[in-house]
Amino acid sequence: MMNQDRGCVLLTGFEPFGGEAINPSDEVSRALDGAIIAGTRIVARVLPCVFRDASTVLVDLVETLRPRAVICLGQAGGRNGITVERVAINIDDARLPDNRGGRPIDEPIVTDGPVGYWSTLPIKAIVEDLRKAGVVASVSQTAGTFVCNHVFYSLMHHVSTRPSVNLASAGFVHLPWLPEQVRTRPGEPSLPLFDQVAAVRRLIETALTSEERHIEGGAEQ
Ligand code: PCA
Repeated sequence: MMNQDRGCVLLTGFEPFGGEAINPSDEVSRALDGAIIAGTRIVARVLPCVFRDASTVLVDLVETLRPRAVICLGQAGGRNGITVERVAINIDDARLPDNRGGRPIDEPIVTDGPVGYWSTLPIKAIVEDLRKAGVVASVSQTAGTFVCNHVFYSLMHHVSTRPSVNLASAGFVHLPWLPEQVRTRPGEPSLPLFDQVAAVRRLIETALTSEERHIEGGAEQ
């Protein structure tokens, strides 16, 4: 039998963190597990919200599944709409403890690694297409310095230092809070799960079909 996951899209979410009961990235990725988008099967997995563990799990998944593309999702509470990350930076600097109490401050993720890596997702095409569909979306210039950026940097470092990993595109997308998470935070932005799932489905399709190639942090159409 053919390896049925060959050429899949690996979609990851994170477990809840920071005292939350849920994480939109976990809910959205699980909702899309097994879906076929643009002829490609989605394999969804949840990552621990723990600095080193999260990247170890992700790199293992990339090696095992040999996906065609990797899209990591995370929660960015307080942000409005879907934010597509442009760049991962080589630093851990936690303002709150991860789920094992780890709290690295000013620590490089990879000693002597490059300062940053660009996303290789077609970030401008994704944002444009989401906006056309009426979704609030923007390019974000920072994935922060917590576990999401850590995972994003580790992914891009792995991809660029292992010639055997042949990914068409890889990157990170932050999702806003779900409505139930802002009940105790009046005035904060949120987006219902149904809309988040539809938006991520759409952005995966754009990632798989867009002609845009990401060059040096800009977009070449
Ligand atoms: N968001 C955090 C880590 C896990 C998540 O969903 C972040 O933005 O770093």
